[in-house]
Amino acid sequence: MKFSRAIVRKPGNSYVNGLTTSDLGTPDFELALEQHAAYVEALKQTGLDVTVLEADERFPDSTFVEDTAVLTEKCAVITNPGAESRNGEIEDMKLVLPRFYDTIEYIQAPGFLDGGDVMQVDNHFYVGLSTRTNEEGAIQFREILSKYGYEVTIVPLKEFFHLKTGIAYLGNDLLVLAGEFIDSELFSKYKHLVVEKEVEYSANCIHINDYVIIPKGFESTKKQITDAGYNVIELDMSEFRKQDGGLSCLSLRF
Ligand code: CIR
Repeated sequence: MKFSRAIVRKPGNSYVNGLTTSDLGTPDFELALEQHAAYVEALKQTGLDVTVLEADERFPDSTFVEDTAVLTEKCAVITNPGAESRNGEIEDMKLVLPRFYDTIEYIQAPGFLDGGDVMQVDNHFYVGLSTRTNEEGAIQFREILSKYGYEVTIVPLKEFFHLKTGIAYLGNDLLVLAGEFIDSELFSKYKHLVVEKEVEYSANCIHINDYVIIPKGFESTKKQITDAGYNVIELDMSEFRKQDGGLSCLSLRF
């Protein structure tokens, strides 16, 4: 799949008060801003035209823009984020996405869905059931996307926070997988690039055009992806990891 654009949102001062389950400490806001700027540069390096939205202090987690929408070649789906403190983030997306899409669909209560629970593999979408995405949300998503000719498979999660916390698609039928997904029947038809438990944070990587962006400091993953023939860009993600964020969470790519 060829990507041409991305949408990101700068973290605000309130970022340090966002949701997290990690025990890595409070993020350094200035460093988060620097890491975010490097992320934007990396997206540009892959060939994307990047729309940078200004920080929204009302929503500490709003830099994790991926959770607010799923952007496909045929339509945009505005989600209904499962965390109460984040749900209002979609209001601004309702204003932004019509700049890029004529066809916009919505997940509606009692359905909840976070974009981090959705992975696209060519014409097939996988949607995880997590603490943020419920069955009703996943079924609505399947109904919407089937209208556009896409296939949707629902994946109950056991341990991962979001689906894409532990899995990424690199194109050419190749998946990066960690933990509970390694032996899952659902993904057995694809080629596997397995990342071990100690480095599973690097399973959340992003394939854009000729590049794969991975978090910095994961040498075994870097080697595997380089050996598979990809150009690798590494980014320091320390201040986003502290708030349970990975590389995919910071952008909508389309
Ligand atoms: C949250 O708990 O919602 C944020 N602190 C992290 C969201 C990460 N997003 C993602 O995995 N797609």
